[in-house]
Amino acid sequence: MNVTQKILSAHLVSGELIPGSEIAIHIDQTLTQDSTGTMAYLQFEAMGIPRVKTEKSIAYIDHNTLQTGFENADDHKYIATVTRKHGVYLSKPGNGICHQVQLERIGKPGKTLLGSDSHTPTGGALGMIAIGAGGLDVAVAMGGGAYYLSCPSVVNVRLTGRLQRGVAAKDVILELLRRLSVKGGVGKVMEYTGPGVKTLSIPERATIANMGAELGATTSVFPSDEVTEAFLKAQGRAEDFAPLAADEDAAYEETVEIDLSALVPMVALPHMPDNVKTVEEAGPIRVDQVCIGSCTNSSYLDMMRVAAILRGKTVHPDVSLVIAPGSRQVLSMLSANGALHDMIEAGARICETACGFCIGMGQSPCTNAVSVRTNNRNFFGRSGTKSAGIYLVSCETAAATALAGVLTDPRGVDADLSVDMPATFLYNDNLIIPPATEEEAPQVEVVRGPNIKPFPQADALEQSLHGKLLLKMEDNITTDHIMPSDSSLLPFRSNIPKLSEHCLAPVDPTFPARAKEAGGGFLLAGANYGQGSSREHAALVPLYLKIRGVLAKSFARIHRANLINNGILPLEFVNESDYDRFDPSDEIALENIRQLIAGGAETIPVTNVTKAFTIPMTLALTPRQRRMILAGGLINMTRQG
Ligand code: MIC
Ligand code: SF4
Repeated sequence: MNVTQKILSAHLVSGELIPGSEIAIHIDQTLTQDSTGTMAYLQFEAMGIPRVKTEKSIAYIDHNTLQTGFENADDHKYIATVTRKHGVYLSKPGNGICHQVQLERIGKPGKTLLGSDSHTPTGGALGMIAIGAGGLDVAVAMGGGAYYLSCPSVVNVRLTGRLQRGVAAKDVILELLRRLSVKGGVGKVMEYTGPGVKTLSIPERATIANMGAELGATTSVFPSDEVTEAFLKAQGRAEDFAPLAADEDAAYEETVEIDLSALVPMVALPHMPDNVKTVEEAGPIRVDQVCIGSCTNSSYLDMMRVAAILRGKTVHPDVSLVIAPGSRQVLSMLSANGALHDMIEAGARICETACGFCIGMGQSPCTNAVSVRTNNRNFFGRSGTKSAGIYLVSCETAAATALAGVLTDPRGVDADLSVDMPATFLYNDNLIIPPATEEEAPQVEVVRGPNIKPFPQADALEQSLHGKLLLKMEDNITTDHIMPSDSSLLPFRSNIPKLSEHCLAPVDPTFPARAKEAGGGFLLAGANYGQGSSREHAALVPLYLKIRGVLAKSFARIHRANLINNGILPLEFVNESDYDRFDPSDEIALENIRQLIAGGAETIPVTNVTKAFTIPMTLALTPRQRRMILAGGLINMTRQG
């Protein structure tokens, strides 16, 4: 067996490990963060389960930390009290970005982790099966329910050689994105093997596993070896280590070979993470801003290399350099060893250990800016400045660029880039608050501020569905298009009516008003619809706007599951060319849809009433998903028992 099969089979609750078939797995650990967590805990409360049943569940506060009004703080208070009551640990704001802290303090080889954040696969660096999902799926897992997914096929990413000086783990995953695209990993686990694995530290493996999300992969996983053991020991967690490797004769559905020695610094150009070139090919583009941090690149190792490049130098006069270390542990170590001093003296603006710029919570660049960043997504508008272009690079490239003022290949920098992994990290868990005991829990009062509004719930599916096609969209529409998130909108993650005013506005600002006026309808999209974030809001808000179904060439994994969980139909074209036969405002009819789904039909006739034709569309639902759609979503189905 390969590592993926070993972990999945040890957690299998139902189904067989046949790629494409539905399996259910037991979940050992869960994580939430604050921008998806409020909704996940409201849903957990709606399920009426008094205490979580996982080995460890933890709630992080790391996304909405600007607190420009009472809204974020209200959400924090709610999360702090609801978690205390129901048996969930709380990582306070300031403790760091969920994936970085999970890696340092919580993750364990061989375990399963489900997180309400698409970059949960970062945990794959420790040899876990760590999967991102919608908040509702995470709420179910907290309650002890299994997690249902389509059994992935496993890709063997065989690494040989060793990274050259100035070439980073980020360049490995950018190279994979260049080769495979943002759709290349859909339905797959990227499993890393080969002699090159041992040359990569845990933070480097984490960078690669983290950005496997941009391939659309279900998750990414590394073996658990002596490097894993040394890392856990240095975190004071030697007892959490368990070795895990693929069998000699393990089989894989596909193999991709990467020679680490042959890689060079890479950059993803605006506005897609797979729009990759070498830094040399991209050329010396003039830069306005450089941002270093995020769950992809904010480890101790990353930050020490940045400090080494900046030491004794000054940031270019036309560049604003922002650095956000990924966790309190990292920041604390940088401050203790003087590296923080080097950054500050070079002119860096040090930000809180949080998601910050990565999700547009501050640091929006100027009009038409070129912003070079170390995070994982450069989707249109995500920085908060629509006219800006975001370029994704490694920490080394970012630091070299900040000094030069133009995009710069870091292999030429005059600095010692060799960083030893510490024998002991400065760990301290005093910002991780344990929940109340079972005896104390009934006395804990859950505090709900005025920003916390009830979430919408679907009705049981009607006999037939009719409505207008409200919007026609291209390929690769992201969740940042469907439900944008920046500093003005993130405070409203627990306020669906307010968010609905901005749904799909980056595609068409008139959409929310038109959807309301029409009393709902349908959406039309190209391939890979809903890629990106796990935010359930990208389904809850369309549900609130009475969207009945999405007609698309294909869907991204998490978003498709979120639509079904909320009773919205994900329909796929049998013949992709049929997409061209639909225009905005066409009347759509799905006659006898309830009966068809109940009867197990996988092909649904979809009628374009305006143009008077009917085409077949695929509705590939498992029996469980069919029940869910008929009931009007997962919560209704759970209530029906
Ligand atoms: C993101 O990187 O897009 C986010 C913000 O972390 C999201 C979660 C969210 O939308 O709250 C994700 O990746 O799932
Ligand atoms: Fe936070 Fe950005 Fe990572 Fe999402 S991708 S968890 S916003 S740092």
